[in-house]
Amino acid sequence: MSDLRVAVLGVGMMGGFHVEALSQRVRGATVTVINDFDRARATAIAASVGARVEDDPFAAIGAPDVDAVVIASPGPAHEKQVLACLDRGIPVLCEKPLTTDPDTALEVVRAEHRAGRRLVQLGFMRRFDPEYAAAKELIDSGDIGRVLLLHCTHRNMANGPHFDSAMMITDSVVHEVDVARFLLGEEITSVQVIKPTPTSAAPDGVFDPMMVIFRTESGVIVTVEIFVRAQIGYEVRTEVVGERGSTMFGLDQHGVTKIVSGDGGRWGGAVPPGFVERFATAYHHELQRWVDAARDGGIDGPGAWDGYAAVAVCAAGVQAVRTGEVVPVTLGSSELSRG
Ligand code: ISE
Repeated sequence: MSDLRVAVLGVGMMGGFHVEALSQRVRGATVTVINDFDRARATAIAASVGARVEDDPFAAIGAPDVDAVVIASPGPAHEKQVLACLDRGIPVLCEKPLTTDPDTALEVVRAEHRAGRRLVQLGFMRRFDPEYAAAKELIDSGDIGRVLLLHCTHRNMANGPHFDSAMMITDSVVHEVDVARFLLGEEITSVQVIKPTPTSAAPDGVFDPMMVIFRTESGVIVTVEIFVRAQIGYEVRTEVVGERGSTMFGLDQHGVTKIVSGDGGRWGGAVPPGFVERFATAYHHELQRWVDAARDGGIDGPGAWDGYAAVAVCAAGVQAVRTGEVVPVTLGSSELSRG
């Protein structure tokens, strides 16, 4: 079978990483077309993998040497680019967000439903991380009983002043939204945000850290600590608490070291600096499985409905930051949820 010919739209940090991974580590794919609003960057990255540059993203989506598309462009560009892929009937891997508001995200779900095939995959890479996959299996096995609580800690080393409280929800907490939906297999029904006194590293008016609380359909409570100027590194930890047991992960993926020292010993592991290091394996599995599925004309991972649900919960989250209220989440017609 010939290689999947991929266009990558947007080659900033994430898109550039995908180009390199698809060209060097993932089997069965060739990056043929690169698009970015920064032509010089597009040209340099295209040259490094023998691809060509296309200035118009829609020409890239429609190009005869393109079988599938990776979208890593800025969020506001996603809606039209995903719809163009659906129009052409080709698989697309879209980094979050699916779109920037719930109404347009639901429109994408409807468009895919009309197309009659699952073609849109969302870049929620954590589902492909071995620890999250093992936790999902454990929960589904019933061994820890009915899940009562999910605790998520999400810390970044640092972020610029543009990274405000709303962005902490839409760009960071969005992963915990997907994790909660994935692990628990149910929808989130409300969001509340509690704002402690901010770190002195936060710009004026930015609430960092925040505690975000979700309630799900069956009454599970999910707590999310989001802290994007924690200074130490990239720390993503999760604990699932069930009626008969619990599981905690994300602590020691880089090894725990115990050292005897004069004052009675120390222990600790390395904290990875960023998400590319922490989720390298997840990104690899995500891309490999997407390429394998796209070569058969489909997807293998979170879909348009998952992208829509994440956008809807985050919109409620942004409102919860502003109002301090418990904001309900109401999703559009659930018969669309199976694609
Ligand atoms: C970034 O876009 C990610 O997806 C990371 O996982 C998250 O930790 C970070 O806060 C986001 O900006």
